[in-house]
Amino acid sequence: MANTPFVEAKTHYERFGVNVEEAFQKLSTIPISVHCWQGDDITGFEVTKRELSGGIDVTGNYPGKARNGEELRADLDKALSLIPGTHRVNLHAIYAETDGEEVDRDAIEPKHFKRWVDWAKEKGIGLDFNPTVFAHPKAEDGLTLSHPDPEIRTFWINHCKASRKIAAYFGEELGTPSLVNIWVPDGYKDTPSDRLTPRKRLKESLDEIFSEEYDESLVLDAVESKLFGIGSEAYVVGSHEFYLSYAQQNNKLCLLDSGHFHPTETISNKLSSLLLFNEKVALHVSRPVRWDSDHVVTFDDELKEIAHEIIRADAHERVNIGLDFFDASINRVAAWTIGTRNTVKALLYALLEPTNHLKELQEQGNFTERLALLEEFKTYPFGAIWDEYCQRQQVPVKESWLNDIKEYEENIQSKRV
Ligand code: RNT
Ligand code: ZN
Repeated sequence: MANTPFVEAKTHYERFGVNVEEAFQKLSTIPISVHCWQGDDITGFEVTKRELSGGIDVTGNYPGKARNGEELRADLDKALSLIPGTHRVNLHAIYAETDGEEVDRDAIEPKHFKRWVDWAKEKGIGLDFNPTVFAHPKAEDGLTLSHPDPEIRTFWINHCKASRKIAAYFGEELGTPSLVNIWVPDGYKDTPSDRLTPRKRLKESLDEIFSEEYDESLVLDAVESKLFGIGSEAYVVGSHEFYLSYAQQNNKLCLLDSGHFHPTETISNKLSSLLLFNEKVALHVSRPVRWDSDHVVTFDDELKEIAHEIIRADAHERVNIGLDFFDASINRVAAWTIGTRNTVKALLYALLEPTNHLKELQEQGNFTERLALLEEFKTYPFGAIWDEYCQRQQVPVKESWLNDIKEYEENIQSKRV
């Protein structure tokens, strides 16, 4: 009997001592935190609908976006059923469900997320959280935690405190720590005359937010930096150096978003440094196209390099991998499926690298063979291994998941008018 493509492919990797079964096993334990906001273009469920702000933007008007918790959870269910492995879901504060009651951001409570928790319990998944410090009248001038007005600062401080409390509730109920990531848009369009004062205020606001201590079995705090946004081209208060230093000094997680650096600057190259000095690191895996455009993650060189760096450092338990993209020009459930499948795929790709062998070549100064092998491995029969993994995880193989999406769009999404 002829070998299956998988058995045949496996032999190529085994020649270099790669254990494919071990790779499968390890991969199945790595959760990706899937961001809920791809499902509705960061609209959320607040009673008063507000326009997106904070220098981020979603473009496209593909029909059928989720309009409430039931629809968003159904869409996530669909996407997760097409992605191999068990993952997590990442919420934003604007996804509170208040049954028509107007609840401002500083007053949100765990009870407003009970439906999410019930759903997550049923699925056996963890939840992560983000305060929503944008798309709100109190963020209109692009300043929040660093605002000169103490009342505005206090409002956002209270919102962040409320968010950590909700995360603690997630941690408690779901038995897995909830990552709370603080990102604020604060910055200036044009050249500042004082860079220090806003940063000083942001630091003080963060200190106040974190003054309440939570056990790390419940809450993990992260801070996300940025280089620039629309309307904050000249100066962002929470820059990389700011948060890197803050995280270091205060034992918080530094969150690297792949779209938040100079166009040729990569987060893959930063991971090994951060891992040397921090127990944990958090990621927003995204795809910047010429700017921080948050395109759907594709199986590109940087995604593979990020995965390589996590796996080479044996750090899959120390890196919280989250996604952050939003595309409203294609089917949103497909967007989740494509981006998340690619991230899992990249991790598998990295797990199939004969890392020790390549490390040895480098140590020996054998750069010829290092380059030769890195290039040859690119055309190894990876697809057959990926297909086998999908099959074993009981999710569609190759592009067959598109049929599920087409059916879902026809029966469910297209009826949302
Ligand atoms: C913005 C940050 C932030 C947001 C989400 C919606 O530049 O990347 O993470 O994308 O919180
Ligand atoms: Zn981000």
